[in-house]
Amino acid sequence: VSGCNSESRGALVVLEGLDRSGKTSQSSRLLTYLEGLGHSVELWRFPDRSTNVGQMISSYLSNKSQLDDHTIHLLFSANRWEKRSLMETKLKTGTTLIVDRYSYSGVAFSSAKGLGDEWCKAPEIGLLAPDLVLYLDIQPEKAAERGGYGDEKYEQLEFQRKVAQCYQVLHDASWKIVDACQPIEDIEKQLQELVLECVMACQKGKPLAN
Ligand code: DGP
Ligand code: NA
Ligand code: NA
Repeated sequence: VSGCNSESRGALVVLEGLDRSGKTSQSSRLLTYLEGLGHSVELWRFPDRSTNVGQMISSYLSNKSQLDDHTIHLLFSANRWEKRSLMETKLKTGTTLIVDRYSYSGVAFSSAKGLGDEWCKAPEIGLLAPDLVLYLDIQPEKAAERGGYGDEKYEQLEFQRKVAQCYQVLHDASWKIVDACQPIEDIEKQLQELVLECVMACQKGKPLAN
C-alpha cells in the first residue's frame, strides 16, 4: 500500500492540554499541513457544541445552566459517543482526524473536581483509541498569562492547576509531550513530524483499537 491509497485507514490524532495551551491553533495548522500533502483529513473538536448534547454542554460551560458534576461528565462522554460511528467510518475510509480534545480531557477535568478516576474512565470504554496523543505541555501560570482566560467555567488558574496534575497521571504509550512554551513554528514543526510518522504507520496497517 502506498501514498494515500483509499484502502488504507486514516489516523486518529488527538491534541490535549490545558486551556490556552495552543491546541486549537496547532490543530488547524496540522490540518493545513496534511491537506497540503494531499491527505484526506478533517479537524474535529470536543465538545462538539453543534449537537443537542453539545448545546447542553455549552450552556453549562458559559454558566447559563447548572448541572451536577456526574451529570455533566456523562454528557461530555455522550457527546463523544454520538460521534463514534462517524469517526470509525471516516478512519476506515482513509480520512485522518485531528481532534481537539478527547477522553483525556473528560477524565482530567472531572477528576480535578474530585470525582474518582475509575468512575471517570468508565463511560469512555469502547470509544476509539487515539493512535497519537499530542500533549501541549504548559504551566498553568503561563497559560493564564496568554491574553487571560475567557469567562467559561473552567478557565480559572486554581482549577487549571488541578487539571494539570490530573493530566500527569493519564499519559500512556500513545502520548507525545511537547513543550508548548516554544515558539509557535517550532511546536508546529515537531507536531508535523510526529503526525506524519503516525499517519504513515496507520496507512501501513496499524490496527484501529477500542
Ligand atoms: P474547549 O472548547 O476546547 O475550550 O473546551 C471547553 C472546556 O471544556 C475546556 O475548559 C475544557 C473542558 N472540557 C473539554 N472536554 C471535557 C470533558 O470531557 N469533560 C469535562 N469535564 N470538561 C471538558
Ligand atoms: Na476553553
Ligand atoms: Na481549545
